[in-house]
Amino acid sequence: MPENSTVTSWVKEMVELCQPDQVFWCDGSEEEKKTLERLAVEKGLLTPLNPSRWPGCFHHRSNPNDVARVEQCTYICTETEEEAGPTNNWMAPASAYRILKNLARGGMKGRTLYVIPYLMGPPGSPLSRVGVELTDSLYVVLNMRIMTRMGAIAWEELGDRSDFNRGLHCLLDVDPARRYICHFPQDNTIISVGSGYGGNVLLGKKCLALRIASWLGRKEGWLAEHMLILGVESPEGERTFVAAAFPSACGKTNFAMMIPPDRFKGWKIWTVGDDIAWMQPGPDGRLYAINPENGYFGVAPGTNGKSNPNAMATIARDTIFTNTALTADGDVWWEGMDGPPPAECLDWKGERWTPASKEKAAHPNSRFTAPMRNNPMLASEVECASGVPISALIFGGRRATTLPLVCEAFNWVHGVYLGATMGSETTAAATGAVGQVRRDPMAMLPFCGYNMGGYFRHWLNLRKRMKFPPRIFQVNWFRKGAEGEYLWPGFGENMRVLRWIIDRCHGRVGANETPLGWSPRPQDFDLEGMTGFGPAELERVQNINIEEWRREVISQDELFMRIYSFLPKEMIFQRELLVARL
Ligand code: GTP
Ligand code: SPV
Ligand code: MN
Repeated sequence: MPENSTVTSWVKEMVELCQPDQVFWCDGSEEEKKTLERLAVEKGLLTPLNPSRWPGCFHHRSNPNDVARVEQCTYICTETEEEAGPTNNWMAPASAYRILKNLARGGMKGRTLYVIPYLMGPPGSPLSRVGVELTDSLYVVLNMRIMTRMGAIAWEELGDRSDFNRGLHCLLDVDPARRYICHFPQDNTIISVGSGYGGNVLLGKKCLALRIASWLGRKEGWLAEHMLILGVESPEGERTFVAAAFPSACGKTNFAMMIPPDRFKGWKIWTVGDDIAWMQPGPDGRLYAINPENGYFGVAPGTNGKSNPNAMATIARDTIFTNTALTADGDVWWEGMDGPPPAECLDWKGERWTPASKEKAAHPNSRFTAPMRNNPMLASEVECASGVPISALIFGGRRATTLPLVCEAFNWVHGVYLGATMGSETTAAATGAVGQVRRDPMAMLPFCGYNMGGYFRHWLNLRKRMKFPPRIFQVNWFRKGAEGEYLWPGFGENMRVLRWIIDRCHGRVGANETPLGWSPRPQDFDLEGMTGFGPAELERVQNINIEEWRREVISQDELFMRIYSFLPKEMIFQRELLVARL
C-alpha cells in the first residue's frame, strides 16, 4: 500500500461503493505473477499452453458477446456537449456518475478488488503518467502487468502527488445492455463496466493513453496519438525515427516490427512502439516521441513467420492469447498462422472445429498480449526519458481504391489536412460492420477525448513551436486491382516506401508534384529485387483517378459538415486548393 493519502482515500471510497470481499494491492513482482496465474488457471480464466512449445503462455476466451471495443458504449463526459464534440458520444458528468455508481454499487460482492498501480512511459520522463486501475478481473491484472510498467515503480513515480488517473473497472455480468466505458477528462477519471475485453478494460491503453491523454495534451501543449514509432538504421549506422497513424487493425504492429527484404542488406528496423505515441516539441525544435506502453496487444490472425517474424519471436513466451483457437495438446492456432490448420481443435468459442468447419477457428479480432522486451528488435531508446526525435509522420488507411501507395504533403498544414481527411475501411477491432469506408481523422476517431475541430486546431498550432517539424506523408498498403488482389505486396516490402520517406526527410531523393502531394518517380523508388513489380506496377498503385477523387472530396465533406462550426478554416482552404489542383 502506498503512503499517498489521495490514493488510499479514493480506493477506500471505491471499496465502499463496490463492496468486494477482499482488496488485493498488486506489487508487480514475479512471485505475485506466479500466484495470480495459478489462481486464474484454477478459476478457469486461463488455460496454460504446452510449456515446451509456449513457455509461460496462456489461452483465454472472452465472453462471446464481448470481443472488441464498443464505440457505441464509449462516452466522453465533459461539462458541455461541445467539449466532447460531434464525433463523440457525450453524457453530462453528473448523470454519467449517477448511472455508473448505481451499476457499480455492490457490484463486486463475493469478489476481489485488485488495485493496479501502473506507469505509462519510461520512468523519469516528463511525459510519463501514473494511473491506478481498480478491477475485479484477474485477466485484466495479468494483461495490465504486460502492457504497462506495473507495481511499485508507479508509486515511486507518483510520490505524494495527486495527479494520477483514477480508473474503475467492474465486470458485472458482462451484459452488453449494461456496458459503459466513460471518460471524465476534467477529473482524470475512467469508469468501465460490463466488459472484460481489451481496449474497453485495459484502462491504461485507449482510455488513458489516448482519450484522457489527448485532452491533457491539448491543455498542456503535447500530442497523444494512435501511432507506432520505429527507428530505421541504415548500413552506415544513421538512425531516423518515424511515427505512423493507421486505424485499428490496419498494420501498425506489422510496420513497427518489419524486417526489410534481402535487397536492403544492412538496414534494420527497431521498434519503439506499436500503437500509441506521446509527443512534444523538444528544446532543439524537433518533435520528440515516447511509447507509453510496455507490451503489445496485437492482432493474431495473419501473424506468421513470413508476415511478421519479430512478432512470432515476441509471442513465443510469457504471452496471453485471447480468442484464438486451442488444440488438445496445448497449442494455439489462428487463420493465417504458419503451417496447415490443426486436424481438430476448439474454436474461439470453445466449440469443436475442423478444417471443414464454415466458421473461423480464431475470432478475427483475437489478440496476443506480449511483453515488448521479448521483441528481438526492440529499440534501446524505448527507455529514453526524452523520447526519440521524429523525422516523419505517416498517415495510412485501408483503402481498396482511390488512395495511392504513398505521397508527401506540401507542408505542415497540408499534412494536417491529409490526416484530417483520412478514410479507412472498418475492421473487426470494433464491433459493427466490417469493410465500410468511414472518415477516421489521424486514426483517432474512436480515441480523441475532445472536440475533433479543436483537435485539428491543436495540430495546426503545434507547428509554431517546432523549428524543425517532421515531414508528413500518406500511405495505403491496401489498394486492390479489378480481381480484388492487392496491388502492393506490403509487409517487409513496405521498407521500400519507408526508404523513400526517410530519403525525402534527409533531402536525398526527388519526387513529382501531383494534385495530392509529392509522389515518387520510378527513378526515386527502389524496385530492385522485386518479382513481378516494376515501373508499370508502381504507376498503377500510384495512379490518381480524377473521377474517384471528385467522389472522395465529397465523401470527405461529410465529416467536415458534421464538425463545421469547429473546423479550422485552414482545412476549408486546403480543400479548395485540392479541388483546384484536381
Ligand atoms: P490495432 O492493434 O488494432 O491497432 O492494429 P494494427 O494497426 O497494429 O494492425 P496489425 O499490424 O495488427 O495488422 C492488422 C491486419 O492487417 C493483420 O491481419 C495484418 O496481417 C494485416 N496487414 C498488416 N500490414 C499489412 C500490409 O502491409 N499489407 C497487407 N495486405 N496486410 C497487412
Ligand atoms: C485497437 O483497436 O486500436 C487496438 C485494440 O489496439 S484495443 O486495445 O482493443 O483497442
Ligand atoms: Mn490500436
